[in-house]
Amino acid sequence: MATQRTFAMLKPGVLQRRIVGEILSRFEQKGLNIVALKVMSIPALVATTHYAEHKGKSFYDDLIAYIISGPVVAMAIEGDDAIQLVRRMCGPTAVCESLPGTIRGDYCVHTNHNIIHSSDSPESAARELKLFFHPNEIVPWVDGNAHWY
Ligand code: 3AN
Repeated sequence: MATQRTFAMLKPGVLQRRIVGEILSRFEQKGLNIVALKVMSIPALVATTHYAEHKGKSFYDDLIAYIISGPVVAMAIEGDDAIQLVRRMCGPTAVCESLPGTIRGDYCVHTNHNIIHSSDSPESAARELKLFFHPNEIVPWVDGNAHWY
């Protein structure tokens, strides 16, 4: 088990639905540390860089249009095995496969609006954290209760 840092982002619509707090609470209650957090509008260049691997796919244009359509909540989350843990808490990409109890399973019905992004590998996490945050925006902190989780 290794301490990792991952990138997650609540997509457009989550602020408007006023469920940011509920979702952040899940990460807190799990025992993960939120070490960066900001509301932002994603510049088009950041959006196309972030989703470069999907360029040419049928859903790409809609994906870019959606992700820049309103403010998002970007965050860095730290903890043991954080990358895989957060992915599992989000649930699979296809919403119909996301079980109740996962964020996608509980809060959305359409895969193209699947509410949250999280990094899928250490390489993606490093790339995405660098794309969305200046190093000084990430503030690690020590949880004196961490051994209980
Ligand atoms: P994930 O966000 O789970 O890592 P990716 O990277 O494969 O999934 O896809 C990025 C985003 O593109 C998804 N979160 C979703 O919004 C959208 N997407 C992926 N596959 C589809 C699809 N088949 N139809 C519509 N939208 C999709």
